[in-house]
Amino acid sequence: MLFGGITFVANVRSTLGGNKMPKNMPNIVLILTDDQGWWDLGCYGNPYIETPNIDKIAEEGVQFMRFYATPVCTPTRACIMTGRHFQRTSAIDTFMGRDTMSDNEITLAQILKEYGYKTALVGKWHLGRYMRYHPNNRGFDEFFGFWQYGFINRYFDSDELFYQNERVYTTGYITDVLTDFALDFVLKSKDSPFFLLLSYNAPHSPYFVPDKYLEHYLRKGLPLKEAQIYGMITCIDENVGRILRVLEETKIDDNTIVIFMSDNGGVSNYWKGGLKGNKGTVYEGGIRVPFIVRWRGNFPEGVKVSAMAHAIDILPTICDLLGVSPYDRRDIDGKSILQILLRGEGETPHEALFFQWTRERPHPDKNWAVIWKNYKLVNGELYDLQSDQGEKHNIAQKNPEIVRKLRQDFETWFEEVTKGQTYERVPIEVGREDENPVEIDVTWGEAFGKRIKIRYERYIRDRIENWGDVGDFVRWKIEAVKEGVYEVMLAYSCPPTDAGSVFRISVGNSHIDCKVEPTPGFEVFQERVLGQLFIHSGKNFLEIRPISIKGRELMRLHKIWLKLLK
Ligand SMILES: [Ca+2]
Repeated sequence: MLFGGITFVANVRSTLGGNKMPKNMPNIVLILTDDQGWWDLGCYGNPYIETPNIDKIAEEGVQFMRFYATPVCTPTRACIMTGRHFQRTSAIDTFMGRDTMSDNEITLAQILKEYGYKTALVGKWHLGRYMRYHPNNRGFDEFFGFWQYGFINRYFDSDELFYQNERVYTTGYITDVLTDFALDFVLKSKDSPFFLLLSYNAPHSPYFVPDKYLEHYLRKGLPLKEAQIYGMITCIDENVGRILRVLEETKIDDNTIVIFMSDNGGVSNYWKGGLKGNKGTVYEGGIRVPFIVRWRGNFPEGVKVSAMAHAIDILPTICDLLGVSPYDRRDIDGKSILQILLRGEGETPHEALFFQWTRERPHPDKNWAVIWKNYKLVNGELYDLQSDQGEKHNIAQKNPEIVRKLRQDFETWFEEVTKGQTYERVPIEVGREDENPVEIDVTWGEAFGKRIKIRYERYIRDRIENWGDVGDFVRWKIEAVKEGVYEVMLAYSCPPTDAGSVFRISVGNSHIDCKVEPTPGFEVFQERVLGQLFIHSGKNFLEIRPISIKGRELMRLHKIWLKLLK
């Protein structure tokens, strides 16, 4: 086992062999925001937003003007964590189980922990909702935030946050709460190298923001949505200021690399710096993100860099800085940009950069782009980014040779990064001691039938509906880590007019037949223990099939829990 919880630097040498002791071990604070556009910062030219603290990081550091990510949350986070194109990592979409990063991946946190760093993730994870993929099992000593889903619904006085695997109840606004924890971690870790990934969920929707920030921007005449988003970002900025002050007061700011970035393109539209497109697209507005790095005394100050770089470059750059190589264990797609950081200038290390993202699975003909030299081929349109970064003047017709070459390069790349990938969901582990009972996420199911539909609806109203045909069934892939008797509980709804149907829930040969009891209506989910199933260890299917349907629908199924009985 390469990652057997090695915490002493002295052990690293023998594990990794040779002269691989880190040459530098600065602290790393990576501040990652959610859905903040390239244009949503003062230092990127926005004349309306107020972000003095983040602007100060740019004044004291290196600001990348052409830094790229993927169009959405999960894939970019996989790029940051692995240094690899997300298409290789299984983390291809943002929900319904496709936001699970393969546990074969070696994360940046694992690498840093291996070299003696204390590691913490504060805020959003979004790379796997089950314990096997919990941040604590992916290289982070400490975790405080939310990990089961891509976002939370309560930004004030939340009941949706966890410390490690324990739910906690917090008071106050989410951005302040996350910063409080991050500062505690910095203070207690300041004497050893630490890696803090502070992953704010703001300014992602829902756009909840304390009144004072909202009112400030409404008074300035901004439309409501932008006033909310800008308010959320100014709140982040004040919290970034708190972090910078603590680094200074504890006298570790010269030994701490501060990185500020966002995970994908923006959703605000009031001022876009001339870029086209938003989050979700592969136009510049969907993939270009702010990226600012400060390391006082080591990296130049107040420098703007035009060389293109990508989220996959973060891991190899940090490894380069430490003087360690990630390449002997993994194919890393990213390239080190350390020389650009040290000199404040230089050419991009990439021959070309490729982009593709679609819901459910990668698709070579949808939402794709390649950037090569000054050209960008995007969805078949060709632009000269040097003279036309707004992607306004399609020059594809005049340059058929370039179009052909770039499309061919893209196809070669796409084939390579998706090779051997089935993009099937992983089985849900049941019977784990640290996750018992386990919730079987209904959106991870496969539905078979004509009308039956699995609906993802912000987790709080997820359901399987239109279950009106007796031949329609649903199944989930599970893997029992322990053989035994499991108690089965459902959360479902069924109005009295539809009640009385019968269904069978089974795993292998073990089954329970149940009559659907009424709930007040389709809108109200109620929990009910169904009985017990014997589950053999190993992979299997949990399946629900109707036996008879009395009304319009069997039921609306919201959640299932399997609990191993001791
Ligand atoms: Ca995002």
